[in-house]
Amino acid sequence: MNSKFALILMSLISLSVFSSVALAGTTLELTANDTMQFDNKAFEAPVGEEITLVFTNKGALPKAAMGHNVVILKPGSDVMGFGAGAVAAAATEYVPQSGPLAGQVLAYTKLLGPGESDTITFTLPEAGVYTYICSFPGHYALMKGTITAK
Ligand SMILES: [Cu+2]
Repeated sequence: MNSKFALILMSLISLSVFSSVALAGTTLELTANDTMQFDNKAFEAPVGEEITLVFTNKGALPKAAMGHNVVILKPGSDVMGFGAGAVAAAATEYVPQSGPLAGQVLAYTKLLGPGESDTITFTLPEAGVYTYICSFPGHYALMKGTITAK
């Protein structure tokens, strides 16, 4: 093997390693604001792979008045029922930790005040439509979207 060929081979190997690292995983970026809006309401993501969600509250109003989170519900969940029931879970940032509502939760972020950000990772175990909402009281009717897993 001549040295030039070896050099090309080495380059190809390092290139393929770099590419596979760069392509590993899916990152979803989502923001919320003071008018109770998510900036994206329809994501697509692969089934069975690690997904990173970077969520940022771009608002300026205090957390107690306009806090936001992202709660990702399993396919088939009662979204409106969850949003209404989550109000009672104030002690756990409006994410129920036990009972039938908790069983519908796939993943969730912290409740964020103005300028805060949270990053979570999760896996969508099966194909389907996963609805996400902000479970802060009164927000779920406006603040919801879907992740379609394929
Ligand atoms: Cu909200």
